[in-house]
Amino acid sequence: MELWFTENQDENLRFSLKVKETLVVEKTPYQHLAILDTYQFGKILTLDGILQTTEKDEFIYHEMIVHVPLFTHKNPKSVLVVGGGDGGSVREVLKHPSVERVVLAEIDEAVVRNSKKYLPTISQALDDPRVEIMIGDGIKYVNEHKNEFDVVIVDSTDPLGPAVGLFTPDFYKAVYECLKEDGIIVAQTESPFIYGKLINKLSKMFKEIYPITKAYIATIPTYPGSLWTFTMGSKKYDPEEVDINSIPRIDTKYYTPEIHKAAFVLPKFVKDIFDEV
Ligand code: SPD
Repeated sequence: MELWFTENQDENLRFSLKVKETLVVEKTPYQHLAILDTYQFGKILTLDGILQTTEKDEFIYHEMIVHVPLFTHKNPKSVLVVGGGDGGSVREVLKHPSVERVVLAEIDEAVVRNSKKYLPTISQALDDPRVEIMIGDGIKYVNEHKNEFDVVIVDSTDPLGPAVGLFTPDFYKAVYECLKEDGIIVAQTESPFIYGKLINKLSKMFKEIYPITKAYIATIPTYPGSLWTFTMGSKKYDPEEVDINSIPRIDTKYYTPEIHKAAFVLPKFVKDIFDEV
């Protein structure tokens, strides 16, 4: 019998992967978690039926959510990752030698536990001594820590269920306070094909709070619409002013200094979504 995982990307669009093996299914206090081995994309993590990460294309998302802000900041030492319990973002953060401390604020311990067990290529850095895993509410954590981080990475699920509060002005204002005077925030801000209105709302929120707000894109085959946006708010450094010749080469498969620059060139309809007042 054939087994398929299907994500209902919206009411008129579905994405399916043929499943080789079901590795774990768990109802956690926050969500329904599954890790499946698929023929096309290797092992995948799904939460509430929504695909979060796959072994085959995770590098695109994790490299882009991390290296663009970390190479924009001149000397990132302390980094907070909100969400991201699979560990992919933490793995990329630790490729930066300046980083001394990474806090992973993940609400659901089951994501960390199962990622460590079934997705070692993604979660491999979670036991690094520079990493502090805080299982709990990332919003509360941000509100309780002021002027502490150089970079905050919001590696959230979609704006549904436990992640809703990560897409609000109150949260982004609290992140501003949590950042040091030259700090940077980056959030994953979804697909312009599915979440155009939300992206526009977030862009307005960021612009009200951060002196420099920039959007950038990457192509992620397994996310709805494939074209994915990230929104950066920065207190001091402009990601487009970075001298790409001074970016050191690190071990990546998608991110390069040239991609850093190119990612800020938005297709017109995406730019319109970000710019519309
Ligand atoms: N539509 C799913 C978007 C998920 C973005 N976050 C993924 C977390 C991977 N670390």
